[in-house]
Amino acid sequence: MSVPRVMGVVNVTPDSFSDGGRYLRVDDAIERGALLFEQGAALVDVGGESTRPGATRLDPEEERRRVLPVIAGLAERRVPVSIDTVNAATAAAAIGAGAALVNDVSGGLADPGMARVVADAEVHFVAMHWRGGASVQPEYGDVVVEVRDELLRRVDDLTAAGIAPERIILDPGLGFAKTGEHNWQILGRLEELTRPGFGVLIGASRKRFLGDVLPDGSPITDRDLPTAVISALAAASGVWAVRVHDVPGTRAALRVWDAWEQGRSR
Ligand code: PMM
Repeated sequence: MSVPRVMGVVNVTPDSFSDGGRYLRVDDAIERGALLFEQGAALVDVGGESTRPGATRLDPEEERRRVLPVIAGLAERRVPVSIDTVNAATAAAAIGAGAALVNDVSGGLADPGMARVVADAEVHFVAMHWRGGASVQPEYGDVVVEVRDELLRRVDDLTAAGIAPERIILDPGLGFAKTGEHNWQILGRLEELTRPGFGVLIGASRKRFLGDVLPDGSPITDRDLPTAVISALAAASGVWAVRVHDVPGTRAALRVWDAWEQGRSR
């Protein structure tokens, strides 16, 4: 099994729950992205719209105003970029500015034009699972089976729209209308998601459910160590990438996992 890629996060938003407001200035966001790349991120994920519960939808023009200069600045520095958006026009403009991957938390459902844009540009596409939008807490029987089956149905639609299957990466959408219990079940049974053969991306970084393993009132940065542990355990389940805020922590954890694996095969 190979070491997963690390996707570093740069949110150019005033209100993302863990780094909102920190990288609103274009230069700060570019510096942050360049640092994450130096620290070992294979991709820097740039987002302009917060997806936290209760966040109001952003005007796509404002979204593009936030992200495009950052993407262009990172592309100029040869930093591989992904665009975190559910809007087809933003995805198209981001690809034009140099983005190599589209990361869509709606899995292509929010904008009927998304699949076409991605298919035409021949870029990679992360299809994340998010049932019902932020305000609904759906009922699940077996969350792992249902998330997997719903993602595989997205694959059918996306490939029918012309996206090559090898460019599709699936993401169970930890914390997106899912309880802590749902998230832990998904993580504990990740092999069921990697088994169909698509790349899998995991975004656990700094999410609220990590508070389950920390003392009450712990600051958000205390979630970086649990995040790194999850990165190593996800590596053992064969994921394609992990999306994190703290790149050095996850890189260290992945090096430990890699050395451990080498030890097994000698
Ligand atoms: N989580 C967030 C935003 N974008 N994209 C993918 N593919 N997977 C995720 O889990 C995910 C995402 C929310 O976290 P943030 O506000 O810290 O970026």
